[in-house]
Amino acid sequence: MIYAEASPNIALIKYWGKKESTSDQDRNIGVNPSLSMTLKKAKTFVNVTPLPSSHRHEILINGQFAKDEDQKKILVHIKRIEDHFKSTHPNGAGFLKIDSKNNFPASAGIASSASSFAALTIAICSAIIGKSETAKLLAHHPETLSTLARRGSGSAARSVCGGFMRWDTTHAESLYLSWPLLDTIVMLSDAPKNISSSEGHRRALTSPYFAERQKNLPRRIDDVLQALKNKNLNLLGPLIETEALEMHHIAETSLPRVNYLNEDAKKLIRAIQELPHRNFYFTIDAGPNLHLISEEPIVDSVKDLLKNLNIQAEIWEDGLGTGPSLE
Ligand code: 2P0
Repeated sequence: MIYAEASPNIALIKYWGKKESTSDQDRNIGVNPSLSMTLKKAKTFVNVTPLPSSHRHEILINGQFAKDEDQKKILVHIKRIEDHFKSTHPNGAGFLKIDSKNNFPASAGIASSASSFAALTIAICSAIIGKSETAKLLAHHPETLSTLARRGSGSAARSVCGGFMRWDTTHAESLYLSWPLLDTIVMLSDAPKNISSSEGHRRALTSPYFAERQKNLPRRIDDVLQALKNKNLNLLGPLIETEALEMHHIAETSLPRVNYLNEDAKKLIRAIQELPHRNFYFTIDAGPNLHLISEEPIVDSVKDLLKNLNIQAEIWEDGLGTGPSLE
């Protein structure tokens, strides 16, 4: 029996647009580097049990048999991890019962594919090479797990460690910075997104502003790194807000256009930007929900703000996490 858990991450510099790939090895590589913080309370839990050879793989997601599309992605992922280790572990994983559960709402606007593929990668590796070898990889060579997780879903590359991560080309690496930032997530909608992230990535390259974004990014990445190193929220905040708005501008000017923000999100963004005193700053993923980054708890002032704007929303309080675990 193998148990692995991993948390989603929220990108401060976004992965939006992939390099063209020619094989499974170079799948899901961002056009630009991205930076993220791994969360703490939101988690995917994966239990893996070996099945007798007369069985097939059995895959459950949140207590239900996985939909065909999800099942296919996970079967491909098992195969790619088996292929990676086949010279040393030719027997592969055998047949597995995989039971994956999230403790956070699907509507939270946090990429469940990141925590799912990070936790799955760790659990499947354990089924192939053993728990102690996988624990050694996690502790000393997370880049191997990051590379494999990335091939399942790009953002999962950044969920194999805790803290802040930088993902450039094949795998993500820890920035070895500790700054216990909080992420207060304002869930404005529980409607599933109408355009998947993968499709959004494909369309991003058609935006007339995509090339300009790439020119802006090196300077912005340096500035975000500097703000993280100096633990300077007033420097970090405007940078991550510009970054999130730029990603959404790219989505909205893609062909065909992709709209992830709704009216409540736009109203809330405007109200936050007009606050006379800022002790939190927003970032937004591929959905309408806002992640409010702060050093101190802000939930009471966020509730007041939502009430004044007459916006209904659920709030999920999270913060910087320490990364996956394996038992
Ligand atoms: C990110 N997002 O950096 C960006 C910002 C959403 C907005 O990575 O196709 O689910 O599986 O590699 O990782 C969401 O895209 O896409 C994402 P695939 P993924 O977090």
